[in-house]
Amino acid sequence: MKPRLPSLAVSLLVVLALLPATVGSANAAPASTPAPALVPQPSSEHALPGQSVSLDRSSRILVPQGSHDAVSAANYLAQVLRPSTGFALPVTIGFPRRDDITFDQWGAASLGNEGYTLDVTRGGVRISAHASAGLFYGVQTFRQLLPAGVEKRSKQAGPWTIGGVRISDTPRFAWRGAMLDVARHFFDVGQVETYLDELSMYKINVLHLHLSDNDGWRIDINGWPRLARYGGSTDASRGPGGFYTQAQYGEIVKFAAARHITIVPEIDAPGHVTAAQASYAQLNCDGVAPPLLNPGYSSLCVRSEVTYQFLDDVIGQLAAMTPGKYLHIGGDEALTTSAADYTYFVDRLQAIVHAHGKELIGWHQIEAADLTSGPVAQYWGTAGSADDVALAQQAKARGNKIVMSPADKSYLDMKYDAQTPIGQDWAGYNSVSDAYDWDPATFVPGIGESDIDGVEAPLWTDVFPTISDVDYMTFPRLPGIAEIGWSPESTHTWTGYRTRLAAQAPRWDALGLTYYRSPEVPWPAAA
Ligand code: TNX
Repeated sequence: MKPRLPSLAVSLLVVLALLPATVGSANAAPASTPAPALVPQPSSEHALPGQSVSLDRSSRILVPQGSHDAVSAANYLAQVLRPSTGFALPVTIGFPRRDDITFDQWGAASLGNEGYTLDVTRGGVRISAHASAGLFYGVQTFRQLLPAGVEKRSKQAGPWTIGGVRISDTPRFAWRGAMLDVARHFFDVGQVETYLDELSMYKINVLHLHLSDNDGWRIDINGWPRLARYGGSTDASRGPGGFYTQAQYGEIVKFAAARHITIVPEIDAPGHVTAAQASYAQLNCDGVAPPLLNPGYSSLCVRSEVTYQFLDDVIGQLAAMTPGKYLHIGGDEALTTSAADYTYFVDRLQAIVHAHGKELIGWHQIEAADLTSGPVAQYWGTAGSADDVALAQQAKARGNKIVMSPADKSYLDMKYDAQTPIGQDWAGYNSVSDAYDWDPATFVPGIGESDIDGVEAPLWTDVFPTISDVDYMTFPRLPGIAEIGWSPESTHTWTGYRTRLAAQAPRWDALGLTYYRSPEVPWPAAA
C-alpha cells in the first residue's frame, strides 16, 4: 500500500519533479531498484541515481493531440500494464505529472524510424521517437524496466517503481528476423500470433513463414484448391496438418504489422515441393502425382510451362496479400535439378516476382543463377564451408545484400547440447553462447557490415510437432540473435549478456512461456 502524503508534501514533490535533474538528491528515490537488465542492450543507456518513477492509480498515458502513432503505442502499452497493475491508465491528452508516461513524436530523426529515446526522471516517464516503430520499441524497452510481474495477466501487488535512466537507442541492422516452418508441422493463427508477440518483445521486425515444403502446403491459392486441401492435409508426423485461408493469412499480416513485424512468406522451389506435386499431377514431368509424404528430394518440372502458370498464380496471390517488399522463393537443396535447369528456373521465377511488384529473397543457393542486383541471399552455411562462402561472395559481387542465418549459430532447430531431448545436430550443437557469441559482419570471409541487411533465426520444425517444442528451442536463443541484430557490436560481451538474459526468465515465467534453462546462464531461482 502506498502511504498517503499530506498535501503540502505532495506540492513540494510536484515542484521538485519539475526541477532539472542537477538540483540534487532532496527528492530521494524509494528503495533502490536494480540496474536495468535489458535485451537487446540499447545503444546508449545512463542510470540517473536518485531519480525514479512509481506508477500508481493516478498514472496516465499521455499522447500529443492528433498523433495516431502515439495513440497506437500508448494503447499497446496500456494493454500490457492494465491487467497486472490494476490501474486504469487512461490514454489521454494532458500536462505531464510525475507518475505519468508521456509519448511524443518530437524524437530525433537521426535515430531513424526505429530509434527512440526513453527517459525515466523525477518528472515522469517520456518515450520519444519521430516514427511509429520507434515509439513501439520504446514501449518494449519500458516493459523490461518494470518488475517481471507486469507480464502477468492478473492483478499483482507492485510497487511499480522504475529507477531513473536515460536511454537513446537505434538498431544496428534493418533486418532482424525469425523464421517459423509451418510446413513440416502446422501452427494455427493463434499460435503464430503468440509467437509474434514473443518476438516483438525483442524488437524482431521480420517473421519469415516457411509456407510450403515436401510435408505440407499451408496457404490456400485460388484456382489451385487441392494445394491446401490435399497438400495441407498432413504433416511430418503424419498428423492432420492444416492450412491458412487467405483471410487468415491477412489476419497474421495485420497482427504482425501492429507489432512492426513484416511477414516474409516463403514458397520453396524448385525443390521441397512434394506436397504440391502430390496435389497436382501436371506439376510432375511424368504427369504422375507422387503420394503425400513421398520420401526423398523433389523438383518441379522446370521445362514445362504449366510450372510457370502455377508459380505466377501463387506468387501473384501472395504478392497481393503481402504488404512487405520481399517474397522468399526458397531455392535450397534442389538436389534433383540439373545446374542448367536450376539457373533457368530461378531466372524465370525472378521475372515472375518482379512482374508482381516484389523483390525476392532466397536461400543463398539462388546466387548460382543470374540474378539482378535487387535480390537478397539468406546465408545458411556453416563456418568455413567453401561452396557456401563462394556463393556469398557472388552475392556481394553482384550487389545483392545478405541476411545471415549460419546454421551453426542461428539455427534454432539444432540441439543445445547432447542432452537436449529434441532437435537436430547436423550443424552441431548450438548452445546459448554459440547463438549469441558471433558477429555477422566477420562470419563469412570478405563479407562485411555493409554487405549485410541483418540476421535471422530459422526454426525448422521437421521434428517439432508442438508449439511448446517451438518455444523450448526458441528461448533463450532467439533473444541472442535479436541482440546481435539490434545492439552495437561495441556492447557485445557474453558475460554481460548472460546476466541480462537471466533477468528475462521471470518475465517468461510470468507469461507462461516454455524455455530451456541452460546451465550457461545464471538464472534466478524459479518462482
Ligand atoms: C536444411 S536450411 C533445410 C531444411 C531443413 C533443415 C533442418 C535449409 C535452407 N534447408 O529444409 O528443415 O535443414 O535443420
